Amino acid sequence: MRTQVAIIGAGPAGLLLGQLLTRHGIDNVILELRSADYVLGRVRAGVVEKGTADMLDEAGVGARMHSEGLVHDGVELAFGGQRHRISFRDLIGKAVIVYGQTEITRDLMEGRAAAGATTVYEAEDVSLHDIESDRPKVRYRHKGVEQELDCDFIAGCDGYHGISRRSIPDAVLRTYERVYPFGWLGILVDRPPVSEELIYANHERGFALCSMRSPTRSRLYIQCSLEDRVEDWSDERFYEELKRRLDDEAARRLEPGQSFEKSIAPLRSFVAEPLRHGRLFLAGDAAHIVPPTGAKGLNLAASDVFYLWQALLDFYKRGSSQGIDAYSGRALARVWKAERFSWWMTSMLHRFPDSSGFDRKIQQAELDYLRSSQAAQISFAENYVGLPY
Ligand code: FAS
Ligand code: PHB
Repeated sequence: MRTQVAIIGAGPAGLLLGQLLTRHGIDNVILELRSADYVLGRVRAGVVEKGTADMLDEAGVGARMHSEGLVHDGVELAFGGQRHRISFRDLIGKAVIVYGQTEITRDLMEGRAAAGATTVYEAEDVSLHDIESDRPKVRYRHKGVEQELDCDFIAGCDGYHGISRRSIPDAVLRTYERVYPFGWLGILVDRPPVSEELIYANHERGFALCSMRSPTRSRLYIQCSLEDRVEDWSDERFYEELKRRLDDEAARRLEPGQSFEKSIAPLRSFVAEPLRHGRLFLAGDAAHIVPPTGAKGLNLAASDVFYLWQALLDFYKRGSSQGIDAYSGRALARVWKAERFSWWMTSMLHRFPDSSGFDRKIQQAELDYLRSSQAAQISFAENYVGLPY
């Protein structure tokens, strides 16, 4: 089989890139390790930056996001028993959309099926070959049959555990990492959100986040130990702990329910450089990971895809290699700013087990400065809604 761009991974990055390329007449095939149902079964992000929303519109799959997504003009920070709202709309005239990554993935899958583009699900043992030549190829096994896909370029959109980043020689690849000494225990529950907007809470017992998927479905998180297991946390224990970390009003409004999804996610900051080696490009979680505190993971995948889509358009439509040569530097410039913001929010809002008295005083000063300074709030707002591409 032959195509122009082989895309590894049918998560948001791979599906969004595939949709944009297809709409601009650039042939592409997606190879995905799992089944479509498995991909849809993963519960992940919830906040969509304006840039990501624009990309989904450009891909022709933004209609349901606009009709079902919730436009949020701000967020609330809870600390010291009080809640403090930061209004993106008042400060910088922008907003975000709350719309689950699962729904984005579903919209992208449906868009791809409607466009008649090829996705090979349950593609096993994917391996990349001749990526330093101008005729790279991808080998994989599907339904027990060995297959080979010739292409011009390979987009590695296969997430943190994928094969693409590992296909870049060790002598070329540089990685940067910070692992956090705690995780997030999250539940999905069909109960109304405690507040109209997200609440990020800093508490001496640990971080908490009250998010949502709709006016009737809440997405709730508490910081937990890396030794914790999901089975250690009954719904009752979860709600009891969450209430202790919220301000009184939010705790009163919290309506316990029976969770239908419960998981623990570890937190890390990670970046691989460069994002291009020969004819292989990395995009999304294959290239970088952020702690979910800043709601940047999904949105960084979208900005990587924007730069890569533009680069491939340059190559195929205008015969220029300028875009593909600049891709890694352009994408990394935005990635590192989002890494900084995600690290900063995580450092400000979580309880670090080994923190000293001085560390805790600095954290309180950070929160107090954000509460009292419009300049600090403008900086928070422009990073949270998404820096320009
Ligand atoms: P993905 O990991 O989504 O997709 C990669 C795809 O490649 C997967 O479908 C995988 O099956 C496939 N794949 C892997 N190896 C392969 C191989 N060898 N061959 C073929 N296919 C292969 N972000 C937020 O903004 N907010 C959050 O709250 C949030 N919560 C998260 C919770 C968890 C547990 C995780 C893991 C991530 C979370 N994220 C969150 C980040 C997440 O949303 C990612 O940023 C987003 O999924 C990135 O999309 P992709 O880059 O497409 O990677
Ligand atoms: C979510 O709704 O899952 C969510 C929202 C904001 C975050 C992280 C997760 O920072």
